[in-house]
Amino acid sequence: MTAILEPTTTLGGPRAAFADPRVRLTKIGHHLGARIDGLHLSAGLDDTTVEDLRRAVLTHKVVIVTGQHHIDDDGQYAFAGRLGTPTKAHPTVLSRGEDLLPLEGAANSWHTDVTFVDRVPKMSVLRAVVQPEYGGATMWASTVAAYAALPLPLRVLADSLRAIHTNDYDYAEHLTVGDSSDPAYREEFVRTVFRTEHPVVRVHPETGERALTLGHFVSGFAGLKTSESADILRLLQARVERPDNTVRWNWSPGDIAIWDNRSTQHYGVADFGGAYRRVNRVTLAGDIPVGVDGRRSTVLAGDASHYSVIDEPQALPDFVPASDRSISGPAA
Ligand SMILES: O=C(O)CCC(=O)C(=O)O
Ligand SMILES: [Fe+2]
Repeated sequence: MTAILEPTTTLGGPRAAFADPRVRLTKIGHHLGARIDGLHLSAGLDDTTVEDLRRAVLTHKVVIVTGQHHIDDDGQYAFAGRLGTPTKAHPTVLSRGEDLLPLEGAANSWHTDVTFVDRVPKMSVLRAVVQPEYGGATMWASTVAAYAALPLPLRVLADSLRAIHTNDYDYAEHLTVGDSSDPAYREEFVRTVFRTEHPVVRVHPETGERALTLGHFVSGFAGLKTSESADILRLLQARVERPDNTVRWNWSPGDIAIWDNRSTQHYGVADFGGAYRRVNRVTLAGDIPVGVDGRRSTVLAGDASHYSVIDEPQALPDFVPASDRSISGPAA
């Protein structure tokens, strides 16, 4: 049985998830995930509902808004613009359109979107366009809960590490289906090589939560040998991927997922045989990550200024974490 969230008590007093009583938010996982019914997404949403939606995304990390049959590509792009400033479709893949990124198949590996640039998108808005008869779910993991569950010695290690992320990562390591296994797509994907050094633990600029920042674009850690990097990445990434730390969504027509790309990783599950599957993505500009020591990410190669502006984060007043596994605090 699922429970519709009762109003929660916050510093600001009792507060339902949405001021609009027609909108219902139902939690679908302890550490992350909520479904939202009764909301009609459009560029014309009133400001209160947009702010309630932003709070829901930051709190639950991924929300699935059901019943959005009226939304097409233009509608998706226009609505997404209410939550932030859209980036270009991708830093390198622009042959499919400048605004939306259509993706065929499934990434089939754990990642955070576009972490190879300095200005990592803050949110992604994903619409299922063609779903296979079976399979093709998407999974998300809380990188906040993963960090908070680390025993202290590993937390201390993670706090001090910086990782190199690149779009020229090892595709062969990942069981991709569709785009990422297509040589032409890969060629376009790496036509400009980006390399960025990010703190492994970033302090979320709007909630203060600390989150592991890893995923399949990581090629290694600054100052470590390749073999040491591989071992430590395996160890920390395994913490993110633990099933109790994830949520899985089987798409229905009209579903739109919105996730906080600063506190999650995700995985498109390629379990649909040779069937066709397509999802369309809009990403929203983010800021430059900051580690627990206050150090920002630094660019090693590539200029992402044509791809995205640098977002000005807006702290969320009276933020209440979705689960008991959250460590927050400003950058030191
Ligand atoms: O295929 C999926 O479900 C996820 C696609 C993905 O990785 C993305 O939209 O960023
Ligand atoms: Fe992705």
